[in-house]
Amino acid sequence: MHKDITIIGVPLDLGAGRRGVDMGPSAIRYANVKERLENAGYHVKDLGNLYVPTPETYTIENPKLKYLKEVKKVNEELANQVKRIIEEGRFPLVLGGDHSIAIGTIAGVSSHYPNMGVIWFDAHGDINTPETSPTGNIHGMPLAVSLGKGHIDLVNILNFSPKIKPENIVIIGARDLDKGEREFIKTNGIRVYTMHEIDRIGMAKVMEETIHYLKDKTDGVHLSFDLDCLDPNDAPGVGTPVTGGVTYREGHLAMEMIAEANFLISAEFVEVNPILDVRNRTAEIAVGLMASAFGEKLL
Ligand code: 5AB
Ligand code: MN
Ligand code: MN
Ligand code: MN
Repeated sequence: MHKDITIIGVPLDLGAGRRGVDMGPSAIRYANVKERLENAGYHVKDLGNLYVPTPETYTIENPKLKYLKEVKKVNEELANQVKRIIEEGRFPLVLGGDHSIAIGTIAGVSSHYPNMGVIWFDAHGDINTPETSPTGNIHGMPLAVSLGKGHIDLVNILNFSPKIKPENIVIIGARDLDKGEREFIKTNGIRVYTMHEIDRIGMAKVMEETIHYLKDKTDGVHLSFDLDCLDPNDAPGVGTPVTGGVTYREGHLAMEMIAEANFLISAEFVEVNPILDVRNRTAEIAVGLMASAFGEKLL
């Protein structure tokens, strides 16, 4: 793994249905992300936040693709920044913000790693198109967009598409999939470990299989971690809480196994919502998970 990490915050909540995840980057910094990663042996540079417009100053033009123009603009900027960070030989660590920012992160990473893999920890599939989305919120669409399905303005960021291949994706922790998402997943043969598989075979086996599935066929793996994959009892401060999730310990085990696999090329931690949190617990958990994913050891 790279020893030089560049942090970039994206205080975006225009892709989500409710306010609050725009404060995620601040909460994660307040939980000492930089110090924690430095203690794990990394050189860390924090670029600060991208400029993001405030929802109250904009109106929704298209209810099927809310704040499309603004979300596109932020993701274009993010894609260019991520691209540049990788060009500098550094590891991009993106702090969200709502999960629509994965559109930009993945675009930037894919411009260097056309055969990239993605591990997507999430209660949701985030694989809606404007046609299947029940909400019009773009944070429910980033995987579909990265696969080349969705509005042209999002799909064509950095002027190429698709960014990822369906067989290079693993979704872990899903328990709230829309009808259109289930069909998309089946039609495209995307590997999903729902909570059922996690209960049944355990997180260790899920991660062993995931690593085995991605390791040799990809040229590196992007970790996209939506904090709502965790159980709301452990991580209450998320944009879209769903009962019955991954436990704190299972989350850590998954990150530790990812560190051992030594194949990460980029990462993002998204959907921390301080408004719904209890004394910054969810941001602190996010930082602990990052440290584990970067190889922090208990002993
Ligand atoms: B998140 C829902 N499927 O499309 C939709 O938090 C929820 O990034 C999406 O995973 C949740 O609006 C998006 C109902
Ligand atoms: Mn998500
Ligand atoms: Mn989610
Ligand atoms: Mn959410």
